[in-house]
Amino acid sequence: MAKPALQGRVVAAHGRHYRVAIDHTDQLRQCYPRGKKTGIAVGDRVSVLPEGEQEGAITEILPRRNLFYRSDAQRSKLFAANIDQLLLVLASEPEFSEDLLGRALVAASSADIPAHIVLNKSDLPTTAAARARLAATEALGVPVHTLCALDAAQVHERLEPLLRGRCTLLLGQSGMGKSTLLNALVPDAQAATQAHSIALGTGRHTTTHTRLYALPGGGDLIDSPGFQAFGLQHLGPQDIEHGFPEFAPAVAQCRFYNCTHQHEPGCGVLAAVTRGEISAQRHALYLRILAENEAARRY
Ligand SMILES: Nc1nc2c(ncn2[C@@H]2O[C@H](COP(=O)(O)OP(=O)(O)O)[C@@H](O)[C@H]2O)c(=O)[nH]1
Ligand SMILES: [Mg+2]
Ligand SMILES: [Zn+2]
Repeated sequence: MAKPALQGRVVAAHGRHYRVAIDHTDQLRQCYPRGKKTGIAVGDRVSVLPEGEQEGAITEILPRRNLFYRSDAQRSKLFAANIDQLLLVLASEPEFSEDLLGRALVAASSADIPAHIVLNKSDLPTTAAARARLAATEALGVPVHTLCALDAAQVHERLEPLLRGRCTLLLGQSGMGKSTLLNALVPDAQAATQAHSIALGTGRHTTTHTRLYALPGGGDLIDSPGFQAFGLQHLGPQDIEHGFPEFAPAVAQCRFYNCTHQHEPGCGVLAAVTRGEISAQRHALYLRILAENEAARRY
């Protein structure tokens, strides 16, 4: 007789290998998607058909609350599912990319996921300038937490209230201090990451997989690999516009109801950019995302 299916939560993903924490047990099973099933993300709740004592086949993804992902021209990259918030890690050195930051915020807004920013490396004198570059983003209501990840006590003090009891996705370009921050928050993270990387034969210091860690104070932190691109091919023109909430009052002034705010006469958004009420950089990002998506649809 076939064993009954189990349910659990995906806590690590590496290629087509997934680790699933089985509900109501302390079992972690190494699982593979059954057949060609794809689109499984860390944080997903899944049904698993057990195989032996330690493995299993994922047969079903249970309905999810949300999914945070990017989609480049060739493929989608799933970051995590069922998350409460996004924590974007930035620093003044190396210089963070405003383009990538803006894209991540558009993806979060279209999936209805609240975002927070950590401006790390506050000990560096270049931090004030970085903070100034964040002014337009902060004005959108995205909270900025400035801190030094090398100071574990400070990290706890600044972030514990935000992280406690919630499932948070950590996201950032490499070099921003994501691993340092993770190690300050999850004391055994470094050991766990290294053991896992050695077992897989991958590099010791680079995150190549996505992984969920339980926070000692309650809540979960999901660490993901750094990224150099952030495509938004899955979004339509309306989603993209909604990713720029500061456009909304100006959109109401557009002469045409179907204005795309690119070159139309009587466009309220273009007028607001000219008056300096909407950041020209943010509008330029909007145009880039729109153009990319239009180009992709032509093929
Ligand atoms: N000065 C300073 N350096 C930091 C801070 N946090 C991390 N770093 C350094 O920045 C570099 C990249 O950090 P890491 O955590 O590996 O970044 P990741 O690539 O985002 O995981 C390392 O040399 C860290 O020691 C900080 O708050 N201040
Ligand atoms: Mg790292
Ligand atoms: Zn317009």
